[in-house]
Order: sequence, then C-alpha cells, then structure tokens
Amino acid sequence: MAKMNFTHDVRALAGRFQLAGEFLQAEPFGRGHINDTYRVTTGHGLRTRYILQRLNPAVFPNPAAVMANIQRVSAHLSRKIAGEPDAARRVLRLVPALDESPYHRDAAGNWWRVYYYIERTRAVDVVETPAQAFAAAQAFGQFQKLLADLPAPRLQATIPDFHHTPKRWAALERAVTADAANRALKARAEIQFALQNQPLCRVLLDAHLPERATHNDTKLNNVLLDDATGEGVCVIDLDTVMPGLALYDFGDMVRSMTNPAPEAERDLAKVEMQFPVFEALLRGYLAAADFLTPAEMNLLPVAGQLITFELGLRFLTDFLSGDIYFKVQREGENLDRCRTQFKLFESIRRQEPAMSRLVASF
Ligand code: ADP
Ligand code: GN1
Ligand code: MG
Repeated sequence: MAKMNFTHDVRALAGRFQLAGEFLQAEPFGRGHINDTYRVTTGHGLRTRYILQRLNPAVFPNPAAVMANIQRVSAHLSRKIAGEPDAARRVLRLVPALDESPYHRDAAGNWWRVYYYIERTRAVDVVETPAQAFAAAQAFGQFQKLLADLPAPRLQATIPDFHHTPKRWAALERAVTADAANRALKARAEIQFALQNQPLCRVLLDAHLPERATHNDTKLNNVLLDDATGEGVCVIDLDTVMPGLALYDFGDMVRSMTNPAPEAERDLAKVEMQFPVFEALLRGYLAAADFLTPAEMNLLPVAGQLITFELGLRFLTDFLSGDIYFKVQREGENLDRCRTQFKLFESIRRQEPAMSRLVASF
C-alpha cells in the first residue's frame, strides 16, 4: 500500500543540506497524497524551520526534470516579485545540499530536497469560507500570470499526459481488465459510471486552447494562506508545473475548493458544489488571470466537471490496481475518494447553466 514511510533517518538526511544551526527536531508534516514530507527545526536561540521532502519514486519517473523545472520556476518568480513586500515568503525557496546541488540522493537512490518553511501560514484541506477560495484562486491566477513570460525552453513534462483525460480513461480500462487486486466487483457501479461519461474526456482537448506554463495540481492545500490576513501567500507543490492548459488549473480549483466535504467522505449527501464558493473563486481567479482568451472564458464552466471526473477515474484506477499511487490510510479509501469525485462531478454539471450565466457577466 502507498503509505507514509516513517523509517527515514531524518536527522542524517537534514545534515546533507546547508541548514542554519544544529538539528533540533523533525516530524511528519502535511497531508499531501504523494511525497514524504517532514518539518525540520534547527538552531537554538534563533530557530529556523524547513520542509524536508522525499520525492515519490513511483510517481515521478524523472526527478531531475522535476528539480530543474522547480529551479527555473522559482528563480523566475523571485525575479518578478523582487523588491515587493514580503517577497521572501511568496516563493518556494530551495535550500542547497552540502555539495550545492538542489537535491540529495540517498544510498537507496531516493531524491530528497529542502525548502524554507513558510512561517505564519496554513494549508487548508477543506474549504471553510468563500474568502479562502477567493484568496487561493487569486494566488494561482497570479502564479499563471507571472509564468506567462518564463524564458524558453519549454518546461519539461514531469508526468507526461498528466491531464490527458482520454489516456486516464484508457488506463482505467486496462486496470479493469487486469483487476490486479481483485476488486473490480466492489466497484461495478463506479466502473459503469466512468463508461457512461466517456464522451466528456475530450472536451478541453478538442477546443485547441493555448498551451501555457501551468501548475496542474491547484488543490486548496497547495497554496499557503496567511494566518493574519487570510491572503494567498505562496503557491507550493511545484512538482507538476509544466506545459498545460489554464483550465486544468481552474478545473482543479473548482474541484478542490467548492466541496465542503473531505475527499474521502463516505456520506455522499455532504458532497456538493457550493455555488457561493464557486463565485468567490471565479472572482479571485479572474482578478489575477486577465489574459484568458474568449475560448478559455467560455469553457470555464466545464473545466471543473472534467478535472473532477478525471480525478475520479484516477482514484478508481488506483483502487483497482491495489493503491500503488495515492497514499491511503485504510482499504477502500481510493474507492471512497472516487465516489466523492463522481458525486461532485454530477453536482457541478447540474449547476453548469448558472455557472455559465455568471461567467458571461464578466
Ligand atoms: P505532496 O506532493 O505530497 O502534496 P506538498 O509539496 O504539497 O507534497 O507538501 C505537503 C504539505 O506540506 C503541504 O500541503 C503543506 O501543508 C506543507 N508544505 C509543503 N511545503 C511547505 C513550505 N515550504 N512551507 C510550509 N508548509 C509546506
Ligand atoms: C495529489 O500531491 P497532492 O496531494 O497535492 C495529486 C493530484 C490530485 C490530488 C488529489 C502528482 O496531489 O493530481 O489531484 O492528489 N498529485 C499528483 O487530492 O498526482
Ligand atoms: Mg500537495
């Protein structure tokens, strides 16, 4: 099962990086589904905190490409906001290893990196207020905007076809056929649902939208909100920043920010798209993302449906494959996550006319 591995020698690993002062303590940190994340504290009088992370080897086939993208993106963002208030907290900053490299490879071949911990912020898993959605969406919109003039070459595709929904659908089909974990019977209804909705898969691909440098994993807890003001301080989790569509990012915001229930909620009655939250996030996003083409604007109301359906496919595929990609705490969690996504997708689809009216008013 894909689970957090607590057996790492975190003290020794931290010692491979240029941290200020002595190692004091470390603890597993955050609720990401992919990497192994620790918060490390060093120093005595003056303490400094860091994020130490192991890149998930089952997810990233080319860690060097991930790190190269992150270096380019963070350097570009830093240049663009240099001199602005609070600039140091607004961009993820890597701490070099002892040999000046941006990562350390351990004896087992794992890739480790360290970021400065962004103080006085929090990552929110489940939306609490429309204002949070506004703030988070504005931060992601600003992120896209700042990357619009990233100098060539094109970013590398760290996970090829990450949001190619027809390929995600085909992967599900293969997982159903293989039924590697002998679970297909438990997911009959969900497999059927995926089949019925296959035509949705091409909706963005067929629209010939402009390629941009995008984040691709814009869930609410991938932006840190300021403790005092609630503003979006820093976009994090840059592993999937690569060429993509603006609407992949917008779609994942709709998916992750408008649902008042956790991703693995079992009471599906609690899962729905809250329209006032959608409205706040649309306003926040468009306050920053002022570069969208008319075709992109027109498709804003379907982006959330597509990405929510796509993630449902991905959770279902992983359930059928035996939980090899997303971390799980219990058996059946990926199936529960699939169910919430499919329920949310239906809720978003039902509200499409109202979403379209709202988008048209901008
Ligand atoms: P994953 O890919 O597993 O989601 P993330 O990079 O998103 O990994 O990190 C997991 C969590 O750790 C985030 O949701 C956030 O709570 C926390 N986190 C990551 N980087 C930082 C940072 N630089 N400062 C503060 N918190 C962070
Ligand atoms: C993963 O890494 P994290 O937890 O922020 C996943 C996203 C999913 C999300 C669902 C690299 O995001 O694509 O939308 O889980 N990241 C990767 O919660 O696959
Ligand atoms: Mg994350």
